[in-house]
Amino acid sequence: MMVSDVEATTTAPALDIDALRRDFPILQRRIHGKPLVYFDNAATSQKPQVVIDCLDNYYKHYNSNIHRGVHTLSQEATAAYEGARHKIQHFLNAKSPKEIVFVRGTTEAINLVANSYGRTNIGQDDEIILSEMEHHANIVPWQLLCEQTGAKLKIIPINDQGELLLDKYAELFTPKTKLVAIVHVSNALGTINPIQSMVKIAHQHGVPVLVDGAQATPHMKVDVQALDCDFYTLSSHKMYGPTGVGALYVRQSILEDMPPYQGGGEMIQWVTFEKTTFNEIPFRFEAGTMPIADAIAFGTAIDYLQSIGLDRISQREQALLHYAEQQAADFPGLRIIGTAQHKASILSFLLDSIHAHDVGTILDNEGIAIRTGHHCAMPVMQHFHVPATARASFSFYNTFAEIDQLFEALHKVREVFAR
Ligand code: C6P
Repeated sequence: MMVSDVEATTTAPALDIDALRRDFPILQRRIHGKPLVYFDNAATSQKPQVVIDCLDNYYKHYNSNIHRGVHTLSQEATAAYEGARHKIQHFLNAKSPKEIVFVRGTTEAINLVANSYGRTNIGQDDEIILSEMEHHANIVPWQLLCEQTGAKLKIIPINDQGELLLDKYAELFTPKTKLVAIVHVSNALGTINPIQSMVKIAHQHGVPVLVDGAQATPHMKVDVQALDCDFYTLSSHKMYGPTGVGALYVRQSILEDMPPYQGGGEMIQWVTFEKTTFNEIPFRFEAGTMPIADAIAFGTAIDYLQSIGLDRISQREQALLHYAEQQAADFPGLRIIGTAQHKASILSFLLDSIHAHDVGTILDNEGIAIRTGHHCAMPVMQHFHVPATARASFSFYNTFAEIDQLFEALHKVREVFAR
């Protein structure tokens, strides 16, 4: 069964997938003599030509340091960098650009919050609520904070579909709870968590909520005002932008009171050997020379995503996921890890008792790139009593024919191991 790639899954005009694929030069590559099938989008997405051109144009025409030059190049670079901040603000529907801090990515964003907000507001015997499906980036910074302060972690359990047990979540709150830090979309399972209702419960207890949005923002519309969350993190490289840059949204009233995380140039107002006063938000959190070109190209990636439309991207990716899950359901020896009712386009699976790395290696020989391993989410693997999974993660630019190729190649994997 083959589904057309120029189908109307919605009343909006259908996406022209062939044309979109031409935006991504790397999709023309061959791997081991076969056309590349790129199913490792959750690790990092590929980059469209407009993003590559944006970087090229910056270095060719206005490379300069920002916020510190009176000369033309510096003013152009500053305008483009601050323009990118505005694009992220509008993308997330934040109230003000002051609420957007440029960081290296989600990992740095969470470390910033743990070290700045955490060290100021979380102390001995206080409690931080996380979930069993967190990426290590949303576990380890909190563990380090707990070691430094004597605070404790409390964990929301998951069921065998890979969904949070929300009744257990509600029971975890005590007067000592100081923060909830929760993933929007699980990178290991694909589960989409009900952030809005989770934030509501936390706020009823007066507890702020950080949302790890690394895997959500490439796939769905995110509105931080509608979610009512207090912190939201995103990584450019998963959103068709460059590596090395991302953003942290913080509600303005909270950010105003947060102390600096790193000291250095740019983040200061006045420095003497006796005392330093700090710059206003968000600049107080952007010490040193930032990844200027990458931040600007992150803005271009956001323009690109919005030109396609997040609704159409969601619909397309849901159709791909549904198609893959149907094939997986009928596939001998295949077990899907993560069968939540609401999922993003991630298919984690095991095949017979074949190690995921062997599956990944044989698929690579067929030109198919997937990720294998624990996906930096070891507690999820522990829940399912597996060391690793194979993970295919789909982007709008993937095709139904590529999914057919995946399952044909999985038959080959079984044949190799049947010998
Ligand atoms: N997940 C994956 O293959 P950085 O590396 O800072 O941009 O993002 C870290 C991160 C945080 N949270 C979630 C839910 C993530 O998925 C990731 C990155 C990649 O799944 C690399 S481990």
